[in-house]
Amino acid sequence: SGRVVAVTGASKGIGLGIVERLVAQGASVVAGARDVSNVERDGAVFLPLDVTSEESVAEFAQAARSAGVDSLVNNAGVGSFMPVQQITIEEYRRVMDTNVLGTILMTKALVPHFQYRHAEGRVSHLINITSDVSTRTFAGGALYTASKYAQRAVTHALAHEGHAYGLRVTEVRPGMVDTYFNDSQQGDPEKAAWLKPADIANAVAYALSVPEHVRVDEILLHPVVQDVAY
Ligand code: NJP
Repeated sequence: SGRVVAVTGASKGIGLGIVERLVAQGASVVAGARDVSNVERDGAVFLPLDVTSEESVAEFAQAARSAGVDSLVNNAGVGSFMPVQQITIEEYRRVMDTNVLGTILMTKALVPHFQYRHAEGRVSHLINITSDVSTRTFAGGALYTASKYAQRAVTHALAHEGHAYGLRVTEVRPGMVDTYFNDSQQGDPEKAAWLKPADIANAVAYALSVPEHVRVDEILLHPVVQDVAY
């Protein structure tokens, strides 16, 4: 495809899986993470990006615009699990700044470009990787799920705002995925039956692939071994 997609949090885990899937189908990818020193893929350019910094976001967005970006995948995110009495202000800020403010800053930086594209008769796409816990919580999940409920709210507000300029907005909600999430190791035998980054990448590729008059609002996916019901 001739698509040009910007992906945040793209150096490993789900983000890198999305990059690999998109370049395999012929897209160009502008990929960002704080540390991109050890990652390279044909069809993708990896650039330093800290989604919590407006300055860093502005530089990344400029590169994405120059490449002719038509879609943004807000994937950068961090996990953090503890009972409420252990939440520090520093940890609150780290999680909320990355997962919520990061989504807002990155989107904000590309909305004028998406509006311009609409005026030119072209469709743009926003995909936010939230979580299966963007609508449910559990003991130890206050901070992380607060950030994901909030990121979902931002996603829904953007679906309304984007209506004026034809923006297609999709929330992709993974359950347990085998990545480096929350300081874990990808490939850990305990996570053998969990979702793989490629499974989430398939969902993203699907949302991007539908005909222009279709909007995929939400994709929720779990590994069979995860015991949840909605
Ligand atoms: O995590 P991981 P996942 N600015 O740790 C980058 C959600 N999710 O792939 O910046 C820019 O393997 C980081 O690179 P670096 C989750 O909430 C996951 O699992 O160099 N980038 C790396 O590339 C998140 O939204 C599970 O540290 C930043 C990437 O983000 C998304 O999936 C379940 C950054 C993280 O890779 C991807 O997480 C679920 C910043 N400030 C939702 N901070 C799951 N894994 O089970 C970090 O429900 N990154």
